Amino acid sequence: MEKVSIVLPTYNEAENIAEVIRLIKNNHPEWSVFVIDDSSPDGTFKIVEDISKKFDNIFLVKREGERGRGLAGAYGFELALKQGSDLIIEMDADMSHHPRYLKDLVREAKDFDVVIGSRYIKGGGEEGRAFGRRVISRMANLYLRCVLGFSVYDWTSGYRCFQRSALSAIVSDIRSKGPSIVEEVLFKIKKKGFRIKEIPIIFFEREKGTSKLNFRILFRTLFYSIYLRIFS
Ligand SMILES: Nc1nc2c(ncn2[C@@H]2O[C@H](COP(=O)(O)OP(=O)(O)OP(=O)(O)O)[C@@H](O)[C@H]2O)c(=O)[nH]1
Ligand SMILES: [Mg+2]
Repeated sequence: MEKVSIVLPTYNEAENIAEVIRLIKNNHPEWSVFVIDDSSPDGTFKIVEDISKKFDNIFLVKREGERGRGLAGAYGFELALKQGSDLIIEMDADMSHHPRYLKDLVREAKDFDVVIGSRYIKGGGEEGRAFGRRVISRMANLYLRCVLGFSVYDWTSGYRCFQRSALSAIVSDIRSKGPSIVEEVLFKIKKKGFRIKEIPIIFFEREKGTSKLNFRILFRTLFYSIYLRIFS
């Protein structure tokens, strides 16, 4: 049996994290969960700490100092690899990435090195998102396809499953501190020639908690993709 691990970066997800873990554990009790929390002021850590007492495969890390989606994600990847995971899944902890798709990601990972839960292929989509936000997301993705490659439809999806071999080939090379880790990891893996597959998911707008995304982060990500393309 292959060892499956899920990495959940969290910052202020007190209203979502218990439900995410419950849905994962209901269907996949044998899978390990790594929660990488950047000392969220809303008490996310304490909630996970209490839940983790009932399981022997929920691992909780409290990062101190500089926070960042990229810093936390890379930390979680390293940890999951160190613990001998064969498949490593990353997903947001805000219920935008519904755990119902986990089994599809893992099934497809039998034949591929990376499986992406994609909003922009047939059968995929977004629900509950304001029109403006959908347009921004689509335009950002079109831009990223132009810069990083047309063979991927959803460059910014953070809902993915990696074979150990693919992730370990690039993990020590991750430079992003923020959300651009999502594009960076995929671009570097793709460049090494690993097999990538997209499967459709419906992305649900978060109902609780607040987004950490803003225009500064968005533009930084868009510029960073050019840097990636030229210097990686
Ligand atoms: N550890 C850690 N996790 C973070 C940080 N920023 C965001 N996250 C987590 O990364 C995931 C995605 O962050 P979101 O704020 O939902 O960003 P997004 O999904 O791109 O934007 P929305 O669609 O607006 O929610 C969530 O699980 C967040 O809690 C951070 O600085 N540190
Ligand atoms: Mg989100």
